[in-house]
Amino acid sequence: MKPVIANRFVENPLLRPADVRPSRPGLEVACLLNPGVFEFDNKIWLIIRVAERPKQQPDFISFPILRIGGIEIMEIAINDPHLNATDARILRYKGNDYLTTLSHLRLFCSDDGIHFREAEGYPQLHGEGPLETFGLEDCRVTKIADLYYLTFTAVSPNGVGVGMRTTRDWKIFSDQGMIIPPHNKDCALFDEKINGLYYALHRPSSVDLGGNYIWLAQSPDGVHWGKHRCLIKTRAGHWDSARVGAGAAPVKTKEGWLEIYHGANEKHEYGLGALLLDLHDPSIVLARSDAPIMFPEAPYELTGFFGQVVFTNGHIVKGDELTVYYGAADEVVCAARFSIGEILSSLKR
Ligand code: MAN
Repeated sequence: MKPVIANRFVENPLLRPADVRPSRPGLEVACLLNPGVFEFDNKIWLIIRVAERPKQQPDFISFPILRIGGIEIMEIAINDPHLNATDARILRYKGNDYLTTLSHLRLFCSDDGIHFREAEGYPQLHGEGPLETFGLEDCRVTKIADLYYLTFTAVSPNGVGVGMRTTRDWKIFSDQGMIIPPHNKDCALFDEKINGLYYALHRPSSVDLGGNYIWLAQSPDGVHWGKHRCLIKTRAGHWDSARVGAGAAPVKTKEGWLEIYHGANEKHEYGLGALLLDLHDPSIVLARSDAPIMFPEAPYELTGFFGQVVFTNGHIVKGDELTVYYGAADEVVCAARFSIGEILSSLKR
């Protein structure tokens, strides 16, 4: 099988934390992550996860939490015996888990898909209510007819679930609430109905039986989901041995629905692979990548807020060309071009 070539943009990283203003005084932008991607108004748009925290002081770790009417800053001494902060992303304090940063979603647009600017006159999307107090992350965007469906990770002490908002104009949003409860993330809708039903990929996590596997669900209306089925599992000894999760909406090809997914191993190294699903019955997995189609190797992917990560949840398709936008090392936004035909011919049937 021929290897797949990921043509990283020479302009990478396209956006870094220093390019973006904090959402409020007292916070700084620590990371830009994992953009959703869509076309609107003849431009290419990214909906970027902006992760913020207060400027860190020596000997302390501090992070924001959303409260009604504003944010609360928690500050903990790093030598506090009740603190476990071995992971840059999450900390445990006195038996509770917190995120080290608070994320919201922000819109950027571009005429060429390379140079992005913050979209003026469009709202930022922040967490709202008790299921989003630790923020919104990793938004997928799927357009069906004239409606954009945003599916994102909604985080709070209640757990990690899938939230949905819908919009037609990116100015007025309808909050559809939590569509899949904890623990679940990485939810991407297919961009057309199949046999009259909406379909979505999602990723429940189980600590005991089961694992971090990609599932398929169907829905009569795009909001209420059922008939869940497990599609693919992690593979012992492979690059995707610890977790797998869907990227963006699958790409319709003659051979089937092509889905780019992320996989991680026990060392928390995140790479990308592909799946091929039957066009008429997407619960049938026709083929899958044996080796990753992309794995961290550029300096900006190897080191950063959380190194050894390439993570995608958005792309643009133009004929055979697939431009994947991705978060690198959980810190900067990048892009790479692939040939769809090349990915298809690399898959193991
Ligand atoms: C999880 C998510 C992603 C993140 C990766 C790598 O899968 O929180 O947002 O990019 O971990 O840290």
